Amino acid sequence: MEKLIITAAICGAEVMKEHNPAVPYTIEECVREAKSAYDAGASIIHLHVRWDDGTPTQDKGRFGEVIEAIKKVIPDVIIQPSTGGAVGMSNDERLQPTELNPEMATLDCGTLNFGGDDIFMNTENTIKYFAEKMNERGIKPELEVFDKSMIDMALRLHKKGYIKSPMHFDFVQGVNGGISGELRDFIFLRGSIPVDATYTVAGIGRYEFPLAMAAIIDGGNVRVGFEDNVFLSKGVLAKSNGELVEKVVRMAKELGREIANPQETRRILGMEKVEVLKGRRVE
Ligand code: KMH
Ligand code: ZN
Repeated sequence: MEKLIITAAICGAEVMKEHNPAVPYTIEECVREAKSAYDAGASIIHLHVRWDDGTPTQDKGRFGEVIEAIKKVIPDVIIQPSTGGAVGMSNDERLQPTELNPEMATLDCGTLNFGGDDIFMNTENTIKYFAEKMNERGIKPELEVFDKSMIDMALRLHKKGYIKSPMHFDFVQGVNGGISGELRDFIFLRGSIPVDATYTVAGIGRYEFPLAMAAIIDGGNVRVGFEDNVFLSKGVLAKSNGELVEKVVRMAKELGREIANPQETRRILGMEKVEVLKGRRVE
Protein backbone atom coordinates (compact mmCIF):
# COMPACT_ATOMS: atom_id res chain seq x y z
CA MET A 1 0.00 0.00 0.00
CA GLU A 2 1.24 3.52 -0.83
CA LYS A 3 2.08 5.94 1.94
CA LEU A 4 -0.76 8.11 3.22
CA ILE A 5 -1.14 11.63 1.83
CA ILE A 6 -2.56 14.08 4.34
CA THR A 7 -4.05 17.35 3.12
CA ALA A 8 -4.76 20.14 5.59
CA ALA A 9 -7.61 22.49 4.70
CA ILE A 10 -6.46 25.13 7.15
CA CYS A 11 -8.83 28.02 6.58
CA GLY A 12 -11.93 27.54 4.41
CA ALA A 13 -14.31 30.31 3.41
CA GLU A 14 -17.22 29.65 5.76
CA VAL A 15 -15.74 28.77 9.17
CA MET A 16 -15.01 31.77 11.41
CA LYS A 17 -13.13 32.57 14.61
CA GLU A 18 -16.51 32.39 16.36
CA HIS A 19 -16.43 28.65 15.60
CA ASN A 20 -12.80 28.24 16.67
CA PRO A 21 -10.50 31.15 17.61
CA ALA A 22 -7.56 29.43 15.87
CA VAL A 23 -9.15 29.80 12.40
CA PRO A 24 -6.56 31.85 10.44
CA TYR A 25 -7.39 35.18 8.81
CA THR A 26 -4.09 37.11 8.69
CA ILE A 27 -1.01 36.13 6.71
CA GLU A 28 0.87 35.32 9.93
CA GLU A 29 -2.00 33.14 11.16
CA CYS A 30 -2.08 31.27 7.84
CA VAL A 31 1.66 30.59 8.11
CA ARG A 32 1.26 29.43 11.72
CA GLU A 33 -1.54 27.02 10.79
CA ALA A 34 0.16 25.72 7.63
CA LYS A 35 3.38 25.06 9.55
CA SER A 36 1.57 23.28 12.38
CA ALA A 37 -0.12 21.00 9.84
CA TYR A 38 3.11 20.38 7.90
CA ASP A 39 5.11 19.66 11.06
CA ALA A 40 2.46 17.12 12.07
CA GLY A 41 2.62 15.30 8.68
CA ALA A 42 0.54 17.16 6.08
CA SER A 43 2.13 17.38 2.63
CA ILE A 44 -0.60 19.41 0.91
CA ILE A 45 -2.13 22.65 2.16
CA HIS A 46 -5.58 23.30 0.67
CA LEU A 47 -5.73 27.05 0.79
CA HIS A 48 -8.45 29.67 1.01
CA VAL A 49 -7.43 33.17 2.08
CA ARG A 50 -9.17 35.97 3.97
CA TRP A 51 -8.70 39.65 4.50
CA ASP A 52 -7.60 40.50 8.04
CA ASP A 53 -11.25 40.98 9.11
CA GLY A 54 -12.07 37.40 8.07
CA THR A 55 -13.81 38.18 4.75
CA PRO A 56 -12.99 35.44 2.23
CA THR A 57 -11.26 36.61 -0.95
CA GLN A 58 -9.80 35.09 -4.10
CA ASP A 59 -7.64 38.17 -4.64
CA LYS A 60 -4.49 37.18 -6.53
CA GLY A 61 -2.32 39.60 -4.55
CA ARG A 62 -3.50 38.25 -1.20
CA PHE A 63 -3.02 34.64 -2.34
CA GLY A 64 0.46 35.53 -3.59
CA GLU A 65 1.44 37.07 -0.27
CA VAL A 66 0.12 34.14 1.75
CA ILE A 67 1.76 31.53 -0.48
CA GLU A 68 5.10 33.36 -0.44
CA ALA A 69 5.00 33.62 3.36
CA ILE A 70 4.16 29.92 3.75
CA LYS A 71 6.83 28.83 1.25
CA LYS A 72 9.44 30.87 3.09
CA VAL A 73 8.91 28.70 6.17
CA ILE A 74 8.08 25.35 4.53
CA PRO A 75 9.46 25.53 0.96
CA ASP A 76 8.68 21.95 -0.13
CA VAL A 77 5.01 21.84 0.90
CA ILE A 78 2.43 21.52 -1.91
CA ILE A 79 0.05 24.45 -2.01
CA GLN A 80 -3.39 23.74 -3.42
CA PRO A 81 -5.39 26.97 -3.76
CA SER A 82 -9.16 26.75 -3.86
CA THR A 83 -10.89 27.79 -7.07
CA GLY A 84 -14.21 27.31 -5.28
CA GLY A 85 -13.74 30.39 -3.15
CA ALA A 86 -16.99 31.33 -1.45
CA VAL A 87 -20.57 30.96 -2.68
CA GLY A 88 -21.58 33.86 -4.97
CA MET A 89 -18.13 34.71 -6.37
CA SER A 90 -17.80 34.98 -10.16
CA ASN A 91 -15.80 32.44 -12.16
CA ASP A 92 -12.99 34.84 -13.00
CA GLU A 93 -12.78 35.98 -9.38
CA ARG A 94 -12.48 32.34 -8.31
CA LEU A 95 -9.80 31.55 -10.89
CA GLN A 96 -7.37 34.28 -9.81
CA PRO A 97 -4.99 32.07 -7.75
CA THR A 98 -4.37 29.87 -10.82
CA GLU A 99 -2.52 32.86 -12.36
CA LEU A 100 0.16 32.26 -9.73
CA ASN A 101 0.91 28.84 -11.31
CA PRO A 102 0.44 26.70 -8.20
CA GLU A 103 1.27 23.00 -8.51
CA MET A 104 -2.33 22.02 -7.74
CA ALA A 105 -5.75 23.67 -7.46
CA THR A 106 -9.26 22.43 -6.81
CA LEU A 107 -11.72 21.80 -9.65
CA ASP A 108 -15.29 21.64 -8.37
CA CYS A 109 -17.25 19.17 -10.47
CA GLY A 110 -20.89 20.19 -10.06
CA THR A 111 -23.53 22.48 -8.60
CA LEU A 112 -25.11 21.84 -5.20
CA ASN A 113 -27.24 23.39 -2.51
CA PHE A 114 -24.86 24.67 0.14
CA GLY A 115 -27.01 24.93 3.27
CA GLY A 116 -29.84 27.45 3.75
CA ASP A 117 -30.47 29.45 0.58
CA ASP A 118 -26.98 29.19 -0.93
CA ILE A 119 -26.17 27.47 -4.20
CA PHE A 120 -22.57 26.64 -5.09
CA MET A 121 -22.61 27.07 -8.87
CA ASN A 122 -20.47 24.93 -11.15
CA THR A 123 -22.18 24.40 -14.51
CA GLU A 124 -20.67 22.04 -17.06
CA ASN A 125 -19.28 24.99 -19.05
CA THR A 126 -17.77 26.47 -15.88
CA ILE A 127 -16.01 23.19 -15.13
CA LYS A 128 -14.70 22.98 -18.70
CA TYR A 129 -13.47 26.59 -18.51
CA PHE A 130 -11.69 26.01 -15.20
CA ALA A 131 -10.17 22.73 -16.48
CA GLU A 132 -8.84 24.45 -19.61
CA LYS A 133 -7.26 27.23 -17.56
CA MET A 134 -5.54 24.67 -15.31
CA ASN A 135 -4.34 22.61 -18.29
CA GLU A 136 -2.84 25.70 -19.93
CA ARG A 137 -0.78 26.30 -16.81
CA GLY A 138 0.09 22.64 -16.03
CA ILE A 139 -1.82 22.73 -12.72
CA LYS A 140 -2.86 19.36 -11.29
CA PRO A 141 -6.59 19.51 -10.52
CA GLU A 142 -8.00 17.94 -7.40
CA LEU A 143 -11.52 16.98 -8.45
CA GLU A 144 -13.89 18.10 -5.69
CA VAL A 145 -16.96 15.88 -5.67
CA PHE A 146 -19.79 16.59 -3.26
CA ASP A 147 -22.00 13.89 -4.76
CA LYS A 148 -21.76 10.79 -6.96
CA SER A 149 -23.10 12.69 -9.99
CA MET A 150 -19.98 14.86 -9.86
CA ILE A 151 -17.76 11.80 -10.38
CA ASP A 152 -19.85 11.02 -13.46
CA MET A 153 -19.35 14.59 -14.70
CA ALA A 154 -15.58 14.33 -14.15
CA LEU A 155 -15.48 11.04 -16.05
CA ARG A 156 -17.40 12.57 -18.98
CA LEU A 157 -15.01 15.52 -19.11
CA HIS A 158 -12.07 13.13 -18.88
CA LYS A 159 -13.38 11.26 -21.93
CA LYS A 160 -13.66 14.57 -23.79
CA GLY A 161 -10.05 15.44 -22.89
CA TYR A 162 -10.69 18.27 -20.44
CA ILE A 163 -9.36 16.29 -17.47
CA LYS A 164 -6.19 14.23 -17.79
CA SER A 165 -5.15 10.91 -16.22
CA PRO A 166 -4.31 10.06 -13.53
CA MET A 167 -7.35 11.68 -11.97
CA HIS A 168 -7.25 12.70 -8.33
CA PHE A 169 -10.56 13.05 -6.49
CA ASP A 170 -11.58 14.60 -3.20
CA PHE A 171 -14.79 13.08 -1.79
CA VAL A 172 -16.33 15.88 0.26
CA GLN A 173 -18.87 14.09 2.39
CA GLY A 174 -21.39 15.59 4.77
CA VAL A 175 -22.05 19.07 3.31
CA ASN A 176 -25.70 20.02 3.80
CA GLY A 177 -26.85 19.59 0.20
CA GLY A 178 -24.28 16.98 -0.85
CA ILE A 179 -23.74 13.27 -0.25
CA SER A 180 -23.79 12.12 3.39
CA GLY A 181 -20.75 11.11 5.41
CA GLU A 182 -22.04 7.59 5.99
CA LEU A 183 -19.67 4.70 5.29
CA ARG A 184 -21.99 3.17 2.67
CA ASP A 185 -21.73 6.40 0.65
CA PHE A 186 -17.93 6.43 0.97
CA ILE A 187 -17.86 2.87 -0.39
CA PHE A 188 -20.18 3.93 -3.24
CA LEU A 189 -17.88 6.86 -4.18
CA ARG A 190 -14.61 5.01 -3.94
CA GLY A 191 -16.03 2.19 -6.06
CA SER A 192 -17.05 4.68 -8.76
CA ILE A 193 -13.64 6.06 -9.74
CA PRO A 194 -11.19 4.56 -12.29
CA VAL A 195 -8.67 2.01 -11.03
CA ASP A 196 -5.72 4.28 -11.85
CA ALA A 197 -7.27 7.24 -9.98
CA THR A 198 -6.32 8.38 -6.50
CA TYR A 199 -8.58 9.92 -3.92
CA THR A 200 -8.66 11.73 -0.64
CA VAL A 201 -11.68 12.00 1.63
CA ALA A 202 -12.84 15.13 3.46
CA GLY A 203 -15.47 14.25 6.03
CA ILE A 204 -17.39 17.28 7.27
CA GLY A 205 -17.90 17.78 11.01
CA ARG A 206 -18.35 14.56 12.95
CA TYR A 207 -17.64 12.52 9.80
CA GLU A 208 -14.03 13.71 9.58
CA PHE A 209 -12.28 11.02 11.60
CA PRO A 210 -14.49 7.98 10.84
CA LEU A 211 -13.99 8.61 7.11
CA ALA A 212 -10.27 9.21 7.67
CA MET A 213 -10.11 5.78 9.28
CA ALA A 214 -11.96 4.21 6.33
CA ALA A 215 -9.57 5.81 3.81
CA ILE A 216 -6.48 4.77 5.78
CA ILE A 217 -7.67 1.15 5.74
CA ASP A 218 -8.69 1.31 2.07
CA GLY A 219 -5.39 2.73 0.78
CA GLY A 220 -6.88 6.16 0.08
CA ASN A 221 -5.84 9.52 1.45
CA VAL A 222 -7.18 11.94 4.02
CA ARG A 223 -8.05 15.63 4.28
CA VAL A 224 -8.62 17.28 7.63
CA GLY A 225 -8.61 20.88 8.78
CA PHE A 226 -10.70 23.76 10.07
CA GLU A 227 -12.48 24.16 6.72
CA ASP A 228 -14.16 20.83 7.36
CA ASN A 229 -14.18 20.40 11.14
CA VAL A 230 -12.99 22.43 14.14
CA PHE A 231 -13.23 19.70 16.82
CA LEU A 232 -10.52 17.29 17.94
CA SER A 233 -13.15 15.13 19.60
CA LYS A 234 -16.76 15.63 20.69
CA GLY A 235 -17.01 19.07 22.34
CA VAL A 236 -13.23 19.65 22.34
CA LEU A 237 -12.01 22.38 19.99
CA ALA A 238 -8.74 21.67 18.19
CA LYS A 239 -6.02 24.15 19.18
CA SER A 240 -4.54 24.08 15.68
CA ASN A 241 -4.82 22.36 12.34
CA GLY A 242 -1.71 20.50 13.41
CA GLU A 243 -3.66 18.78 16.18
CA LEU A 244 -6.14 17.43 13.62
CA VAL A 245 -3.30 16.15 11.44
CA GLU A 246 -1.58 14.58 14.48
CA LYS A 247 -4.73 12.59 15.22
CA VAL A 248 -4.75 11.18 11.66
CA VAL A 249 -1.06 10.31 11.96
CA ARG A 250 -1.77 8.42 15.20
CA MET A 251 -4.59 6.51 13.52
CA ALA A 252 -2.37 5.67 10.54
CA LYS A 253 0.41 4.48 12.83
CA GLU A 254 -1.96 2.13 14.66
CA LEU A 255 -2.96 0.68 11.28
CA GLY A 256 0.61 0.41 9.96
CA ARG A 257 0.32 3.10 7.26
CA GLU A 258 3.31 5.40 6.77
CA ILE A 259 2.93 9.10 5.96
CA ALA A 260 4.00 10.56 2.60
CA ASN A 261 6.25 13.62 2.49
CA PRO A 262 5.65 16.25 -0.24
CA GLN A 263 8.07 14.66 -2.72
CA GLU A 264 6.46 11.22 -2.23
CA THR A 265 3.06 12.86 -2.61
CA ARG A 266 4.10 14.33 -5.98
CA ARG A 267 5.12 10.86 -7.17
CA ILE A 268 1.95 9.16 -5.88
CA LEU A 269 -0.28 11.75 -7.57
CA GLY A 270 1.68 11.65 -10.85
CA MET A 271 2.79 15.25 -10.51
CA GLU A 272 6.50 14.80 -11.14
CA LYS A 273 6.13 15.23 -14.90
CA VAL A 274 4.28 18.48 -14.31
CA GLU A 275 7.11 19.63 -12.09
CA VAL A 276 9.73 18.89 -14.78
CA LEU A 277 7.68 20.75 -17.41
CA LYS A 278 7.39 23.74 -15.16
CA GLY A 279 11.10 23.64 -14.36
CA ARG A 280 10.38 23.46 -10.67
CA ARG A 281 11.81 20.05 -9.88
CA VAL A 282 14.09 20.36 -6.89
CA GLU A 283 15.90 17.01 -7.06
N1 KMH B 1 -16.30 27.26 -0.08
C1 KMH B 1 -17.09 26.38 -0.88
C2 KMH B 1 -18.27 27.13 -1.45
C3 KMH B 1 -13.10 24.38 -3.02
O1 KMH B 1 -12.30 24.78 -2.20
O2 KMH B 1 -12.81 24.18 -4.20
C4 KMH B 1 -16.33 25.75 -1.99
C5 KMH B 1 -15.08 25.07 -1.62
C6 KMH B 1 -14.54 24.12 -2.63
O3 KMH B 1 -14.51 25.23 -0.57
ZN1 ZN C 1 -12.07 24.60 -0.01
